[in-house]
Amino acid sequence: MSDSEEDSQDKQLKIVVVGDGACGKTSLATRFAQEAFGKQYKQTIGLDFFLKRISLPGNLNVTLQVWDIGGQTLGGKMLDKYVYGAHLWYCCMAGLLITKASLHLLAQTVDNQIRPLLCSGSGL
Ligand SMILES: Nc1nc2c(ncn2[C@@H]2O[C@H](COP(=O)(O)OP(=O)(O)O)[C@@H](O)[C@H]2O)c(=O)[nH]1
Ligand SMILES: [Mg+2]
Repeated sequence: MSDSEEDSQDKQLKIVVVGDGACGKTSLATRFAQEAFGKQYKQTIGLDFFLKRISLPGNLNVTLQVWDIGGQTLGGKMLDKYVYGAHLWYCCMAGLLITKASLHLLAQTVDNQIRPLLCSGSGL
């Protein structure tokens, strides 16, 4: 493979979206990756996975992997595995409300893997 081919390969970045159940995580991920929004609620079992490819100036292509973590997973044993290697944590809250319990669990996991953390509230 030539240098120029290698240069144009996508960088992969992993973003994990966490937060309480029904706070808008899947809607956020769907809107971001597929530019779609559904009004009907369907619980995410375990995890959903989205990909979005963006092009940045300087011939830099980035594939964003959005890991949409089901709310019930927050206190579960799989959380550590799902969030492993994340470049960014996105903490979603329903109208800037997050329960104390989920914040505590989130803080415990973040402690082990220091990463940028972005928080926002949905318009519920
Ligand atoms: N009005 C309004 N409803 C929203 C918004 N975001 C999500 N919802 C609705 O809230 C419900 C739960 O959203 P969902 O993304 O599935 O939550 P999740 O469990 O955190 O993944 C769905 O019925 C969505 O249509 C928002 O910003 N405004
Ligand atoms: Mg969901």
